[in-house]
Amino acid sequence: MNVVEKQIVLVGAPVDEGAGQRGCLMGPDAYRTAGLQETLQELGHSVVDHGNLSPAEVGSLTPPNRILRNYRAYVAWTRALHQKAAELGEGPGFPIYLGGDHAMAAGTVSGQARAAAALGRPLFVLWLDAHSDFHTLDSTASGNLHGTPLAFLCGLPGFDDLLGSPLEHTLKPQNVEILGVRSIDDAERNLLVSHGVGVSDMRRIDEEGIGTLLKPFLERVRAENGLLHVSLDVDFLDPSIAPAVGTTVPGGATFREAHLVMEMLHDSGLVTSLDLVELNPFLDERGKTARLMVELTGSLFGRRVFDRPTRSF
Ligand code: EXY
Ligand code: MN
Ligand code: MN
Ligand code: MN
Repeated sequence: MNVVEKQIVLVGAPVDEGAGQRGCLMGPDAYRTAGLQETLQELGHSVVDHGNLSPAEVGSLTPPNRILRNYRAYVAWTRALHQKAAELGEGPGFPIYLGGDHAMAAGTVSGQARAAAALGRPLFVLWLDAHSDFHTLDSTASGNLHGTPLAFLCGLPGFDDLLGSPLEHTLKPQNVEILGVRSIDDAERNLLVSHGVGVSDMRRIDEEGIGTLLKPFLERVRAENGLLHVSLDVDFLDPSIAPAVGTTVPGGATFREAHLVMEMLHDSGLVTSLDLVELNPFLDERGKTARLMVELTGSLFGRRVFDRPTRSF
C-alpha cells in the first residue's frame, strides 16, 4: 500500500489531574521513548515534535461543587490545548496529541472543532473507549474530570468556566461514535440516549463485528465532507494487552480488532487529528502498552504486514 506522506505534528499534553490514578503526565515521554516519531518517519511521513504544552494561567476559580477534583487544572489545560488545537487544526499538519488523561480531549477536540468550523466543514469524532466520558459536572460521582470531556464537547450545560464562555463550536452528538464501551454510569446512559450519541458497546461489537460497525460511520463522514478526530483511550483495549491505564475494564478490544480499526481508518483517508490518551507508564510492564499504542498509531499511518492477502483463500 503506498503511503501518502503526511506532515505530522506531535504535541505532548502531560495532563494527569483528571484521572483518579496519577501518572499520565509521563505519557508523552513514554511515547517518545517507545519510538513514535521513528515509527512514523520509517513509514515515509515527516514528523515534528512541538514538545510538551504547559497549562494556561488561570485566575482564582470556585469549583461548581465540592466533589470535583483538580477543577482549576482542568480549566487551565483545556484553555491551553484548545488554543494549540485551533491553530494546528487550520494548518497543513496532522496533529497527534500525546496524553495525558482523557480530560485533555476537552481542549484538543474543542480546538479542532473550532478549526473545522473556520474551514466550513463538520467535525466527526470516533471515541475509542471502555467509557463514555459523558458526565456533567453535576452528574459525576467520582469527581474525576476525565469522565466528563465528551459531555462538554457535545454542549451539555455547566462547563462555561472551561473556556471562560459557552462552547461556541459544539459537536453534533450524531457526529460522535463511541466504540468499545463496557462501563457506563446510569447518569451517563440517560444523557447519551437523550442526546442521541452513537454508542456501540462490546456486546454489539461481539455480535456484529467492529469493522461492520465502523464502516457506515466512515461513509457518513465522507458523505458530509467531514473532518475526523480519533480519540483513542488505552482502556479501549483489553487489559491483557494494555495494562498501563488506571481505569482497566475486562473484555476490551483485541489486538486484531484494534489494528483493524486503525487500518480501516488509514484506508479511508478521512482522519485529520488524533488523541492518544490515558497511558499511565507507572502501571506499564516494560513499555508493553506504550509500544502497542505506537504500533496502532503506525497502522493508522499505513503500517501493514501484508498489503494484500499473500494468496486468495
Ligand atoms: N465513569 C467513571 C467516572 O466518571 O469516574 C469512570 C470514568 C473513566 C474515564 C476514563 C477516561 O476514560
Ligand atoms: Mn476516556
Ligand atoms: Mn476510558
Ligand atoms: Mn483513567
